[in-house]
Amino acid sequence: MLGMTLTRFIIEQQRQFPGVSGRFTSLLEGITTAAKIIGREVNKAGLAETMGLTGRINVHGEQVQKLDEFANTTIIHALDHTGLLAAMASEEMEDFYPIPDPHARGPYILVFDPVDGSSNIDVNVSIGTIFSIYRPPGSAAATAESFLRPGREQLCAGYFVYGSSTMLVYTTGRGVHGFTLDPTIGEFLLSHESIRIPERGAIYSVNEGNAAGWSSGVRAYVDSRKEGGCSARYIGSLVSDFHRNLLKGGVFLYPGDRKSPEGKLRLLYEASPLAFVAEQAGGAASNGTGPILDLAPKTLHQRVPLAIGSRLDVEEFEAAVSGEAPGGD
Ligand code: AHM
Ligand code: MG
Repeated sequence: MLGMTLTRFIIEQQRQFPGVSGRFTSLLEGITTAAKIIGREVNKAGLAETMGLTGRINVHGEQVQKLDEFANTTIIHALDHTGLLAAMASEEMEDFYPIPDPHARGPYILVFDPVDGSSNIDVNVSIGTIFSIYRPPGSAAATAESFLRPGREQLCAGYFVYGSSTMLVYTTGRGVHGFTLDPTIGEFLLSHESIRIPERGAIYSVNEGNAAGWSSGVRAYVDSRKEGGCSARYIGSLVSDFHRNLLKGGVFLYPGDRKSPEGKLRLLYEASPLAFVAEQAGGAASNGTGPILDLAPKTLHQRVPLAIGSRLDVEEFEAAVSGEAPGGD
């Protein structure tokens, strides 16, 4: 029923699928609260304090924006006391973060990209937050290995887009649902029930500035999009590009190139969560040779080439690059 609150939706899902743990509800609510706070800061980003650089360089060698740091801390504080998580890991932390108080620990782990599309913060372009929840096997305290699970083991994944409105899109493996924040009441309301991505899209999204370093397969595929009359759309915020293609149909690419054979995007907290959403909506996500969800990262911040979106588009991309080594001929 369109318009119902996120909380009611989750409760009704729990009733429908008795295996779904009520603890999930609290986790998702914690993440949602953090996203409302981040969204509020995003809306004020033009007003001094929240904009600009911290002066720190992160584990990827990138400049850390004030909002990256704020969002990272906000998510940790929203969830570190719930008794549900063993540990968290994010783009902004070199190592994983075990919940410090042993009495406040639980079985799940959370991975997230606090602000995806950070380079768009200062120019008032849509950005997002990506998250994913796992329950690693065993009951021992979390270790680095707890995070190195194949994407297929995700229990829940999704993202928030801070755009012309703030939206949450998520899946727990039973379809994909979208909620829009009604700022007048501070609640996420169901606005997009059971999202299905068109089998084939008429949009391709890729940073063509990298074309000189692409393999011949990637180049041939992008040429085929143009010859097929597709439109190019590239925001430069993965969440926003993915969200548009999810609703309209299309393919997003961040392939490897000569300089970066593994591309730019991170497997654990960027590619895998969106791959889970894509597959649940009837789409696909591939590293060029197979499904992203079959990959287990070897390190927390591992990068992966990514083609994600409409199923037939992703299959055609795989066919175009088949037999090539990642990153080139
Ligand atoms: P970020 O998580 O540090 O913001 O980096 C990831 C972003 C993605 O949102 C986006 O798809 C990509 O980087 C854009 O990269 P480029 O500027 O190379 O096109
Ligand atoms: Mg990111």
